[in-house]
Amino acid sequence: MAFYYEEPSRTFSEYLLVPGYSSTRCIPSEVSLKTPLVRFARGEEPALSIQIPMVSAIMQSVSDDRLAVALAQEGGLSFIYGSQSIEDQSEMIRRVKRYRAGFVVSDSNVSPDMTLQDVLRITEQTGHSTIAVTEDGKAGGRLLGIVTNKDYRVSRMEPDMKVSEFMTKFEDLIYADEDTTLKEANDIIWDHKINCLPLVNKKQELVYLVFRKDYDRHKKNEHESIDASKRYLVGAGINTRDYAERVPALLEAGADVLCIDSSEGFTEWQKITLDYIKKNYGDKVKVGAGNVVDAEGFRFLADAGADFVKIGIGGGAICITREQKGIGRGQATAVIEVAKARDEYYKETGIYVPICSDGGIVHDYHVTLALAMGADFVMLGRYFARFDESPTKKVNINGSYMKEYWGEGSARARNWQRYDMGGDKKLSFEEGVDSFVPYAGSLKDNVNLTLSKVRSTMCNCGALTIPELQAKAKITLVSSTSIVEGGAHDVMLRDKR
Ligand code: RVP
Repeated sequence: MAFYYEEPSRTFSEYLLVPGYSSTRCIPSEVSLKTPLVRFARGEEPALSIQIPMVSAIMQSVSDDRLAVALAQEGGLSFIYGSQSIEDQSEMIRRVKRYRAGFVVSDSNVSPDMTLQDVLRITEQTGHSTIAVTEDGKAGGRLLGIVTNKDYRVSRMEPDMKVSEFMTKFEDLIYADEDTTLKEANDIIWDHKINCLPLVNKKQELVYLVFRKDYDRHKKNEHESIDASKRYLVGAGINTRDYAERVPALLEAGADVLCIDSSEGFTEWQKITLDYIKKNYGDKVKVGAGNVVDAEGFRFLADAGADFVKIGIGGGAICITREQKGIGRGQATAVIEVAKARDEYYKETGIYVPICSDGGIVHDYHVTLALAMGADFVMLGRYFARFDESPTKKVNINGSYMKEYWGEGSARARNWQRYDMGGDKKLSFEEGVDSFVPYAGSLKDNVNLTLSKVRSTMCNCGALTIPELQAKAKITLVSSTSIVEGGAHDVMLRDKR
C-alpha cells in the first residue's frame, strides 16, 4: 500500500516567527550571517564558508560571471550555470577568478558601422552610458573610440548616424596600459577629470575599463567571499552525464565548489557522479547534490558523500514540475524534515552536512524563515534575475522595466541533462516557463535591504547567529484569515509619492 503523509505539506507563506526575548546586546550590527557551505566534522572548521546565507541559482538567466562577482562582493556565492558548453562555462569561471575589483570588462560595445539607434538600444538594455567602439564590436576588440552621452544629442541627430561619425576617437582618448594598477588608474582619472579610463594591450585591444565612480565602492567591501589568493569565490553547476569531461575543466579554470544540478536528486545517477569525484579528487573537491525533499533523500546523498544537500522540488517561481509530473513537496515542510535529518545525521556520525533551501523565496522574510527552519543557506533564482547584474535583457513592457527570467526546464534553456532519467537526450516536455520579472536595480542595494530585514528579525528572536536562530526560533502556522490581517487592510492606500 502507498505511504500517506499525515499532514499536508506547507510553504513559507503559511508560517510566521513569534518574537522571543531580545536583550540590548541584540542589535542588527552585531548579527553574524556567516554560514558553512560544505560538510565538516565536529570540532573542525568547514573548508568553505560564506559571509551571507545566499547563493544564486544554477540558471542561464541568473548566474553568469558578472552576477557571480557582484554576489561574491557582498559575501555570497554564485553557481555558474552548467547548461552551456564546457569551454564557455570554464571561461566564465576564469573571468571571475581573474576579476580585479575596479577593472571592468566592457559589456556594452559597438563597431564603428553601427548607428546611434544601436547605441541607445544598448544603453537602455545594460543601463550603461559608456560604450566602447571596437573594430569587431566585441569586448576584447581593437579599441577605436568611446561613446558616452556627451557625444550625441538625440534631438539633433538622425538615429541612423554611424557611430564612427560621432564617437570620441582613440587618438583623442586618455587611455593607459593594461598593467596599470587601480591606484595609478585613479590618479589618471583625477588628473584628467575623466569618468572612465580604457586600458589597452600592446595591440590596442581593449582589456578593461576603470570607472571613476567605482573606486570608492571597491574600497568598502569588508565581507567579500574570497579565496586564499584574494580572488572571488565561485561555484559551478555540473550534471550527471558529462562530469568526466566537465569537472576537470571547471577545476582547472578555478571553480571553488561544484553542485550537481538536477530537478530530482534521490537517484543512482547522483551517487555515480559523487563516487567519480570523490574517487578522483578525494576530499579536495567540494560538491553539493540534490534536489531532495525528505529525510530519506538527504541521508542517501549524505552517505554518498555530498558536501551539502539542496532541498526543493517544484517550488521555483518558473517551475511547473508539480503540474507536469505531480511530484514535489511544500518547501517549508521539506526544509523542516530535512533539517531534522541533518541534525540526526550529525548526532550519529559527527559530520555536519549543510542544507540549502532552493527556490520559492518570494518575500525577504522567507529567507529568515528558511534559516529558522534549519536551512544553512538559501538559493534564489527569481530574486537575482531582477537585478542589473543578471545576464538577461532588460525590456520595457507597457512603461515598466522588466528582466527576462526563464527556467532550466523550459524549451528555451534546452537543459535536458537536468531532467534526464537515462532517456533520449532531449526534453520530452517542459518543466519550466519563460517569463519576465520586474526590474529591481542593483544587486548590492537589494541584498543589503533584504539582509537588514533578516538581521532585524533575528534580533526580534534574540539571535545573533544563524545557529542561535535555529535553536531559539518559535514558529507558528497562520490561518488564511490571519494572512489577510498581516497585510495593510481596511484602509485606502495613498499613492506612494
Ligand atoms: P526561484 O528562486 O523561486 O526562482 O527558484 C529557483 C530554483 O528553481 C532553481 O534554483 C532551481 O532549483 C529551480 N528551477 C530552475 N529551473 C526550473 C524549471 O525550469 N523548472 N526550476
